[in-house]
Parts: sequence; C-alpha cells; structure tokens
Amino acid sequence: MEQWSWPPRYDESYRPDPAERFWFRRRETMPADERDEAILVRIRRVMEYAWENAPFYRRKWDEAGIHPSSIKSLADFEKVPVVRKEELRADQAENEPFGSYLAVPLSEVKHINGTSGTTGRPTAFGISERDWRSVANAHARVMWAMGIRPDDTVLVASPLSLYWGSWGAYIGAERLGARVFPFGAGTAGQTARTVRWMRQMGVTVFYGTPSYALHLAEVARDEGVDPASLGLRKLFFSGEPGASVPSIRSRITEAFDAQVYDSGSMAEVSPWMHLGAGSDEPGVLCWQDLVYTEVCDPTGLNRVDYGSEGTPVYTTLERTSQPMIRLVSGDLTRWEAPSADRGRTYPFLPRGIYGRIDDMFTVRGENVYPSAIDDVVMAAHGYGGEHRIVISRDSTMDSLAVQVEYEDAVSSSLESWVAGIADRLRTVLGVGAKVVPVRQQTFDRTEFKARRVVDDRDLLRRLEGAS
Ligand code: 8LQ
Repeated sequence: MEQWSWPPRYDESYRPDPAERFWFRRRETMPADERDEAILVRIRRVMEYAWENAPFYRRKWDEAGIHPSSIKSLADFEKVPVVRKEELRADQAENEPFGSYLAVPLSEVKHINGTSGTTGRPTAFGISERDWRSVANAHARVMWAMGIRPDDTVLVASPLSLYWGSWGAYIGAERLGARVFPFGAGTAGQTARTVRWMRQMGVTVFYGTPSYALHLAEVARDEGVDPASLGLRKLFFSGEPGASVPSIRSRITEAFDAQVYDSGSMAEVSPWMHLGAGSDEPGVLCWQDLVYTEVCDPTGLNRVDYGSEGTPVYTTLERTSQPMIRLVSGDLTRWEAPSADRGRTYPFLPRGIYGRIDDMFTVRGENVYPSAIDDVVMAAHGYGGEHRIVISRDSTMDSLAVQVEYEDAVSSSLESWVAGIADRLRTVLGVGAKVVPVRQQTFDRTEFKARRVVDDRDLLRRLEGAS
C-alpha cells in the first residue's frame, strides 16, 4: 500500500498526474479483505501507541481488562470500550489543556482548534505538525477523488476560526496543489462580498455547509447574479446533512449548475473528510485506511450487518497527537458492503449521515428525522428558502408542525400548496403534521450549520390552534 507507515510519513512532493483518477490507486482499489488485514495490524499499533503515550486509554482499557496485544481480529476490536464525547470533555477539564488523551509532549502541539462550546464546555484539539500534515495529505487524496485538481481555485466558505472543517479543507486543497481562497463566512455583509469575489477570482470549487450554499444562491440572485453563472464546477460539503438529502442536493446542483459531493464526519476524527463519495452521486465512502469506521447498533455498540442502520463509531489510523479509538458519533446512517463497481473498495453510506440519534423524535409511534422533513418541504415547488420544524417532546406524545416559507408565485393557491406538502409529509413520515405557510424571509438564514428544529410546546399549541 502506498506510503502506509506508522507513524504516518508522506512524500510531500508526490502528486498524481491530473488525468489519474486515484491518488493512491492500490490503497483505494485493493480487495477490501486484504485491506482489512493491514488495518487490523495498524489498529494494534495505534492501540499500543495510545497505551504507551495516553494515560486516558491505558486507564480505560485496564478497567476493561483489555490490552492491545489481545486484539487478534476486527471482531475482537469490537470489544474495546467506546469513547464518548462527554468523557473527552470531562478528561480535558481534569487534565487541561488537551486532556490525558494527548499522546505527544505539549511542545509538539503546533495548532489549536476546538468545538464552539455552544452546548457545554468547549473541547480543544491539540494538533501536532505531523498530524497536520497527515490530515493535509488525506484530505488532498479525498478531494482528488472528487475530481478537484491543481488548476482549481477552492473557496473555503465556512468560518476560519475554531472550526476544524475550514482548516481541513484549506490544507487539503493546498496539498493538492490547488489555489486556495480562504474567504471564510459568518461576518455581517460577507455573503454579498463573497459573490463579488467569487466572480473576480474565478472560483471553481466551493466548500462550506449545504445551508450556506443555498443562502449564497439566494443572496447572489438578490444581487442580480445567477448563481449558475458564477463558474463553479464543484461544491463539497461537510458539517450537516444536506449533500445526500435528495431535494437539498438537487436545489444546490440546479442553482449552481455544478456537481455536489458529501463529506465530513466529526472534527475529533480528522481527517474528517474521509467520507466523500468520489463520484457524482449522493452518499459517502468510508475510507477505512484513514479512519476505520464501524456502523454499530447504538446500544450494544457492535457492528451491524451491511444493509442495516446504526451509529458510526470512528477510529483514527493516522493521528498521533490525540488518537481517537472507537469514538461514538451519535449520528445515524445505513451502510453497504464495499463493491468494486464503485471503483474504490470501501463501505458505502448511500444516504450519507442523515441525522443524530438525539434529534430523532417520535410522533404517534413513528420515528421522525428532521432531515426527512427537510427533504419533503425543500422538494416543494414554490418553497421560499427556509422552514422551521416545531415539535414538543411531551411526556406522553410528541407532536409536530412545520412552518414553511413560500414564494409569491404560490400565494394565490396557498391552500392547495399547503395540502400538497401535508400529504407528502404524511406519506413519507407515516404521520400527519400541521403545515403553516409563512412569507419568504421570515426566518434567519445561516452561514454555517442550520438549526431548524424548535422545541417549544407553547408555539406548537398556537400553530395547531391557527387555521
Ligand atoms: N455532520 C458532519 N458532517 C456531516 C455530513 N456530511 N452529513 C451529515 N452530518 C454531518 C469538521 C467537519 O466539517 C465535520 C464536522 O462538522 O465536525 P463537527 O463540527 O465536530 O460536527 C460533527 C457533527 O456534524 C457530526 O456528528 C454530524 O452530526 C454532523
């Protein structure tokens, strides 16, 4: 396997010919079973490394009576206790600043990123130079699979702050040899300026969140610019569901007349961009030699069969500064077996990551994911650009209303428009929802990850009462 060493060491001068489809042909196309054998050896080495260098893991595995040498198969690996984000947070509070899962001397930490901390104590990512480079190399490889090439100009249109996503896209594009344009996102008035700069700089590739791409398209039209005329060839996304949600995907594809790629997992397991399908279709591949992904049943945390739904559990195979070994994502997906037909012999997530377990709610016995609602309302002709999902998590029963912005063009036939969406929601979700039309631009747009679910019992009652 090309440049497969531990600790990872990459030839920084290497780059395939632009006509070559694969960055590392053998690693990407080899029989999955053969790769799994190499992965097992690597997992053991990563575990030995963590055992020796990160007290967090030694403590955890001692308690469970597990030693790296006892891992003789990938099935054995499933017995290794999982790591949860709360544990990382608590460990970091006790062992500031990077936690006792930091496996390099503090002097080797050269980059700091982190979570925003909007829902609790922020977590800091301490990244060594070696890890920074291996993430850059991994991302370049995945972006190559998306068809991004050195003659592209890549716009990083997400916040260049604590958010690992933006920096990961930046260093990957740079390693690939493309021109990188870190315009960022999130400051007042920035989106209109983004449109102007995109045209002036001849941007060909966009990176950000799906919600932001749709907002950018709206702002471009307000500025009198057809988003399709901006000259984008490709948009790739991470951070939230969207690029593999059919109606969101087609809205973006149509607005920009460009190809759409899904990617991303969790910042903790950077290279997070190890998903990315690498072909013009929804869904994502699990690049197992970068980050070993197991889709597990959310309670037992054992791998589920291909074809089944579960939560991704991630193990970094290239990180030395804060290795993650069986980190539970809490997300939901369904996976399929590797198939040579896809070119790359990695397991496949045909619908990407479609939600979080915590975001799921139950209405009259049916499990409902917000992204399924997004898909229905955003497919409606005359959809005005934003919506809100209003639920109540009552002790006895959750109920649901959806406020949907409409375009002026449908205002004369609003009743049938609403009925059409309500019908479709009933068919897709298996339960009814109150659909409440609202005027365009009622809701704020986001420049980052959308938050469309509102959990408010009083608002719900008012909406249900409204005729
Ligand atoms: N999340 C991330 N990528 C997703 C995707 N493609 N589809 C659906 N949900 C996705 C740093 C990277 O951009 C990834 C990232 O956003 O990392 P964060 O900030 O740690 O957030 C991770 C969460 O974003 C995941 O657990 C998914 O719920 C979502």
